[in-house]
Amino acid sequence: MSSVLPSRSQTPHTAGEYRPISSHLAITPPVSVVIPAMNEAENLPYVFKTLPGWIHEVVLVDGNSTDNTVEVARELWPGVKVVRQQGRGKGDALITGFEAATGDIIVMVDADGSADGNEIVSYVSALVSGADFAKGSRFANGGGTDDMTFIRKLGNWALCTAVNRKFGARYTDLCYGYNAFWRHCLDKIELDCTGFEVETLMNIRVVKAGLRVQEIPSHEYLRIHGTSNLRAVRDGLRVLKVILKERSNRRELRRQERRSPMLGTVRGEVR
Ligand SMILES: Nc1nc2c(ncn2[C@@H]2O[C@H](COP(=O)(O)OP(=O)(O)OP(=O)(O)O)[C@@H](O)[C@H]2O)c(=O)[nH]1
Ligand SMILES: [Mg+2]
Repeated sequence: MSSVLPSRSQTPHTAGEYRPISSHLAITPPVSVVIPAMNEAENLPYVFKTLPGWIHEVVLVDGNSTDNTVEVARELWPGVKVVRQQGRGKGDALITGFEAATGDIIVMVDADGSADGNEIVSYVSALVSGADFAKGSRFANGGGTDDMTFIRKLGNWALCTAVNRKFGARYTDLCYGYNAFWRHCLDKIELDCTGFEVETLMNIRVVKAGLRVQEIPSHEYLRIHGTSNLRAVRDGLRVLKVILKERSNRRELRRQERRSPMLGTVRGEVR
């Protein structure tokens, strides 16, 4: 396990300094990678191995793991910032990690080995080219998944279609954990959920806030070790609940705007 070490320097970068992230692009904003992890010690070597050397920091949010997730993370990435979550669930973990992250750009990466860190460059390129939110998609041209069953694909498609219809989005994927965004987005989406519905909530709120979203084709690999924490029916229902709640909030806002037209101007981002 400990033999798989990251192949780059992990030296801190000075703010404002241009750093090459590919053969044709250099950037200045610091990039934080936030990794929610619950009993992922066996998978972490594969995750850390693919993270690029130019990232500013890795924030690992430990979900009270009973294996040696934290020790393995510290061994693989000596500067890793480990945060222990107080609550439960992936949403709670991500919110905790976003608060701890100091970069201008935040990238969300799962710890089960399903995400390839080499794709981070595509997300960051989209953000520095003008997007506010770079949203991974397994179903955009060039993306893929080795991990989803037919039933999960169907559920994801149905929920994604509902979000597109109800919120005027044009997403090809909905419940996917590989995304990146500028820190300022957090002020506009004010996350308040605990579970796997967090990605859906983010995807809906960025559209409601009028932020510029760009989909990034992404390939989801099979979880390498261990079993999924997701339960398709329970978590699918939580996602549906979020969609319905966000929809009724939007109606309420529109009603308020009609009653008090100035509200729409002040809250310019509400569509
Ligand atoms: N800190 C923390 N991490 C969590 C929690 N639940 C899930 N995670 C992490 O979130 C990531 C995604 O969880 P998975 O169980 O792989 O779920 P999934 O990727 O949606 O589902 P699969 O496609 O079946 O793998 C993994 O890195 C988990 O370790 C939690 O309660 N706390
Ligand atoms: Mg997974």
